[in-house]
Amino acid sequence: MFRQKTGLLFFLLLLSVLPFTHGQDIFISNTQNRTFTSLNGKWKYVLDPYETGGMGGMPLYKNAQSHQKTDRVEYSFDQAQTLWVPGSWNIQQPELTYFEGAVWYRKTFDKHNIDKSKRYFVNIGAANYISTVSFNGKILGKHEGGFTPFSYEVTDLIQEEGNFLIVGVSNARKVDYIPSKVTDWFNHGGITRDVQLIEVPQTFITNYFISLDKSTLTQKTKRINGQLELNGEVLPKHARIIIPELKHTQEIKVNKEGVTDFTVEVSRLELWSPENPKRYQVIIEAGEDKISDQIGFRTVETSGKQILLNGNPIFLKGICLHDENPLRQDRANSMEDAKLVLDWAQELGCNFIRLAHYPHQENIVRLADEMGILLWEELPLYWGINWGNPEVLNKAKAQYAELIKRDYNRASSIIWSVANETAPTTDRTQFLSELVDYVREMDDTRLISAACKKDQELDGHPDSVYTYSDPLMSKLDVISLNEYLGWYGGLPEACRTKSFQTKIEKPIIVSEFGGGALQGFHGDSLTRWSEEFQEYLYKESIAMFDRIDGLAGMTPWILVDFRSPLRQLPDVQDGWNRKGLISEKGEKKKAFYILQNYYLNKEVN
Ligand code: GCB
Repeated sequence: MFRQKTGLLFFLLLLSVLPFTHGQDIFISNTQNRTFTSLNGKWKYVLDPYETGGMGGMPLYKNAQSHQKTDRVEYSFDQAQTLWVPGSWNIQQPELTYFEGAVWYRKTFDKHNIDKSKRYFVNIGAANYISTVSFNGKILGKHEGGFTPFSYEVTDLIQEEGNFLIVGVSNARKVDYIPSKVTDWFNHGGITRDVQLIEVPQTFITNYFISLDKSTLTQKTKRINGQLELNGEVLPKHARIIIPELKHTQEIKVNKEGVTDFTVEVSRLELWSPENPKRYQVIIEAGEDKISDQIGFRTVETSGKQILLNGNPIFLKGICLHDENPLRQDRANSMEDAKLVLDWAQELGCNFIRLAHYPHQENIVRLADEMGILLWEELPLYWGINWGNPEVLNKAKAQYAELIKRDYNRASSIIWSVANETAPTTDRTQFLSELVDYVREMDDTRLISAACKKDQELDGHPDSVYTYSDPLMSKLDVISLNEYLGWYGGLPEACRTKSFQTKIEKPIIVSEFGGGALQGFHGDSLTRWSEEFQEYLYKESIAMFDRIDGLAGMTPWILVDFRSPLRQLPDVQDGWNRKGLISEKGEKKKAFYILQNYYLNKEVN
């Protein structure tokens, strides 16, 4: 949790960093279980390729209208076309397929029966990448980061009729952004997740962080650690924590500062695990506010080269995933989208998914909690990050703070990964070490990892033994390796002679391996792009990785083919990375069954 002893100090530190970088009023978690009006649906839009829409005498957020014949207004939301929210703009209009720049969205709405005793917030689940948010002509702020939620207060601005929310979203790629300029995924632009108008009492519960205390795992009476954050001018003296199924109601004394640590002692607590994804309803009441959540209780830690879930060694039978619905070709944004891919993962025999390479929609994390699938989550600290710029580190911290606040209470989420395939320069190692400390300070209930590179990739030295000595590894709980031998180097049979070595006594996850195949294209096992080549590669790769001492899991690349502008081979890729075990139409390739068979028979080492 936000660690008990240092919680308040850390919270104050956080406040001093966040407004500076990510620009939102107050982070509000569990928005779907609050009172809200959905602002999803059709929004009017105006294109702004040169990103000048917020400037000049008639900026777009003013929603200017022409009233008489002499008026000069050079845009019109009223006459504009619409885009659906949530959704990527790229798939909605042919002219926007590869559009990179700004689009200004406008939603108008009435809000009858405004309750003066309430506060109102606009909450945006995600908008890629920078958003300028305005309400009724007033700029509320700018938010940076394409995959995490943010909210702004509109209590003093909201009217019974004629409200207009205007959001300028830019998906331009820049070197000081996270991700940076080049990625191997599609740059979906726009408001990609739900938009809500949230209604809360004057003083309300912003966030809460609830977890099982590791030190009581083996005891009959277990301790649950919690922290409650309230916002409002007048704080109630007490709050209540209720867990109906355990017949537990507890009054806690609220701190003057609004951030209160508490503990709850319970007996007969059933633990959450993939075999038994037990969740309890937890209700928190504070003054006039009340919020309910479904929370699972588990511990995760390492012991030598093993990962322990609830004290027992576990092998993570995983797969990587992008946050896309391949059938609609859109960013995923609903429970149905989440269910489509989690059902496939379960059919594959997985108990674990790597949500690559950025925070996925909250629905998938909630559904994983319900279905009993463990998760790895990460930020897009990917190729080409400008490690030397302290501003970029601040952005990474801000994005991580938002992700941790959103998903802290989800038992399924067990690993935070801080980076993917980054070369260990001094600047990078300093940046990531500081980020690891930051993440650990916020959340000590999960493991920290990063996908590391082998030494040979750095010095070009070919060898039958791959060695790993990235200095970042000493900061991590779990070492993760991406390795494409047989696809990017050599042929699959090269896997037979390789072995892996690291001096560090920690569990190892193979966080990526794989190769491309066009579903339905057949050849022999040496024909590139054929299902047979991919099948052969999986057989050889799995046999090689299975020999690693300390292998605690794997997440091959990747469950489903995904869109990527880097992949242009005609009639094979056509804009899709073909390393999926399932095609974009939902058809399984041969390699799917190789991995399925391995997982079916795999036991904990
Ligand atoms: C990688 C990256 C992943 C790519 C993949 C590939 O190492 O982490 O984002 O998509 O390789 O297909 O080359």
